Amino acid sequence: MKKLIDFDKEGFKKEVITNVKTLYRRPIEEATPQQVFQAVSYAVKDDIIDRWIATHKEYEKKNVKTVYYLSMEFLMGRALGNNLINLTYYDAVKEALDELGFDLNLIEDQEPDAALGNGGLGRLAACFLDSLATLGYPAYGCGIRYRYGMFKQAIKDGYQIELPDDWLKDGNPFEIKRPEYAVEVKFGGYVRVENRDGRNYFIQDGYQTVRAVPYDVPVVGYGNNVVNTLRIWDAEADQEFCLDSFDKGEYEKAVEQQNLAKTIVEVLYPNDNHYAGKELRLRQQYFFISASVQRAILKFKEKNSDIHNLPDKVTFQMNDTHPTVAVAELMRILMDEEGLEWDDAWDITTRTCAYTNHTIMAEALEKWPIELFSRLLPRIYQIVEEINRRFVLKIQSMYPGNQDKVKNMAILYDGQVKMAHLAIAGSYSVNGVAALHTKILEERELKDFYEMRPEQFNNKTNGITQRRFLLHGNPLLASWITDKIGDEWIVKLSNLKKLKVYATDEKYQQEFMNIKYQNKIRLANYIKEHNGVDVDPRSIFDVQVKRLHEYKRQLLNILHVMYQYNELKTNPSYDMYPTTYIFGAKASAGYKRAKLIIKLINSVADVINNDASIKGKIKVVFIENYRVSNAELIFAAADVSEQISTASREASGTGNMKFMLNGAVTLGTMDGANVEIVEEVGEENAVIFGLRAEEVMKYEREGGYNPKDIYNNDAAVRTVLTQLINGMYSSDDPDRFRDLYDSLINEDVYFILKDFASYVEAHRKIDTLYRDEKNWAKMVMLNTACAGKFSSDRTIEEYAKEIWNLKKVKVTLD
Ligand code: NBG
Repeated sequence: MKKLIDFDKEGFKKEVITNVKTLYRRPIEEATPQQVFQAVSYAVKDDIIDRWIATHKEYEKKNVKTVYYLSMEFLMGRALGNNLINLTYYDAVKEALDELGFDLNLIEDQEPDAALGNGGLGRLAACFLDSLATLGYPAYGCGIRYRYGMFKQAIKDGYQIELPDDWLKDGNPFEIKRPEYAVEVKFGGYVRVENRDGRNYFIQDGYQTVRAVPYDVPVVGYGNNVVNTLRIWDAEADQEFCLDSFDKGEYEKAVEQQNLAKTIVEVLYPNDNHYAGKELRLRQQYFFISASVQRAILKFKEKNSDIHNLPDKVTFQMNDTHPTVAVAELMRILMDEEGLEWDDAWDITTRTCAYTNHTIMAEALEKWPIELFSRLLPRIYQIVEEINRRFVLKIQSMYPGNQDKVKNMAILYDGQVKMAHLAIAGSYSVNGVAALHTKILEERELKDFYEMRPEQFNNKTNGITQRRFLLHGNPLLASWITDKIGDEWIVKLSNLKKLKVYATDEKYQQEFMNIKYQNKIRLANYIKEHNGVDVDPRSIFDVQVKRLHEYKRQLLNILHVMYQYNELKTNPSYDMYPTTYIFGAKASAGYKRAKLIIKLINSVADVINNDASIKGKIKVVFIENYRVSNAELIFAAADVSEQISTASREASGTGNMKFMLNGAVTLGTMDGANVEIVEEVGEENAVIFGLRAEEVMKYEREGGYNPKDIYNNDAAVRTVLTQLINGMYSSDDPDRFRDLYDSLINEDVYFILKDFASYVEAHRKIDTLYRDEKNWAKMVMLNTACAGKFSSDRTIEEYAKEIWNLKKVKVTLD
């Protein structure tokens, strides 16, 4: 790798030794791995700080436009390895630590994942931050410093157990507390009107207050001296207020205040694609939005005198509906604090806010009961009411007499505040996250909004950062690629297409497949260590890792495994290539059916892995506690990438891109970004099956299909379903999986039985393809070579040009 940033190895070693001494009063020889991790991280942070300061100096000097990426989730994973990669001296530090007697990989393993997110949505935000910094765009990530992140998953007797993720227990060496930037956030109370000089002012009184205190985490750009900021907010009780209450003997009020602050940031809600209508969740949303927007306005005012210029200097990008109160909070600040009139404030707000939609799943669309919303946020609710009143007038003037339009588009309806509608009304841009998803938004989900203002809508197909998911996660492949085409792919992934010429050359095919084999051994070792299961790296590694959700259809996958096992047992001529089915998935703690599917996977694994008669033809592995850090190992080792959601349901997917980049073949439906993956790599280099989105949506319009027809006509399906209720995988409780059986037979909302035969066929095809070694090698190499489009650098360039209007900044150190 071309070295872009200077590194002083001896100086670094000295600093690590000194850090161990000053932090722990120990000589380095006696330090624990955790202590070495801390010492190394502080040394790295020292180097980051100068660049961080220089970056912000440059931003201030140029008075640049900045994007504030507002998100309840940032699934950052580990920082140390990634920071070293982006500082371009990962290998040099590895060497330095070797000389001190430590293995960098083991030191990296000391770091807990920063798991401040659930799945794709949170990881996308993290990839975006990496790309923004690497491309030199001024940006802040704004989020919440959850005390407990995504729970740790343990598997006990095949069941998921949730354990608290105490990720801050050893401290976070990279963060910096910034009490000087604390702001106040108000909840509850009432609004009174005060007339001053003929103008009405709205004043919130009798409220509870929380102090929002930011922690800044550096986001290092690749080799360019740029360091952006992820600002995550902690909540503290307002000290002055507490003392005041205490003096008046209001001890309880003071303690209440403390508790309110503590609970707000206590825990991340572990729901993926599912909305939890909890009051605390709305508190979390307003808390971090109010703090982030207040701070952004204060910062703007340091350099700019006219608030009307806000849209030229700031965009608030709302990551899904969770941060949507930003629209009303900005209105509040502009009117109540900056003294603007409604029209002026609305004009500024709607040129400053932009909204990304990440799902069409009905259960994920946030709707708050008006009663709760108005009680918790009385002033914000007033503003939302007025936004709604004016918006409804606009609908009525465009579509006179059309009550359906009002019903479908109003922000307040049926006693609820519809956050997506607020986001759309208050934004200048609405985007989907893959071409198919955006099309479905325009033509179906948000049709009325699209018809009203088509120019507001646009697509930004998701992407992933190759720095983490190839350069860091798959060092063997990364250096092979660099060897072939140079290292510019690290910042320009489209260069990978130069690899195409190697895909038909036997020598290079062997090199490529050997790397895959090494990565499979690495994963096999991990599985042995963590699951105690032996898997054969020569078998096909067929992998499905993602959140457990019915629409993602892990159930289809495991039913197919059950089917194959039946074939092996009953059909002596059944010939299959040995396959290891690897699963990794967390289920939301309250999602019963999802948890039952985890139990089923583990139960099937138990039976099959222990049946010597099938000679190891099938192995099933459930990797415990799937998260960013082990994902990096998993993607690198996969042969087959299972992307089998019911067509139309997966907005984009990003795991699909990580597999492709690392040379795996997609076995998938025409859903989300799979469609674009197939477009890039060619249909012959992927295996596609199942209903298409239009077909699924047609069935849905017509009231579904009848799964019993399939049950009656397909003996293989019948056998597998019967095994769900005959105790084959639950001898101690034959009824354990009855709920899954019933859901399939009676409704099959996700078209699992409908797609089953086609899925079986697709697996047969994989089996045949894999046996043709040369062709398979060519296929996987073309997958890597054609993955260029799926860099988050490309996605961010599109956002920056088409939505944010940002300018790149160069940073030099003096
Ligand atoms: C998820 C979608 C994924 C998509 C990510 C990132 C939510 C609400 N949506 O398909 O399900 O890849 O967002 O855009 O979590």
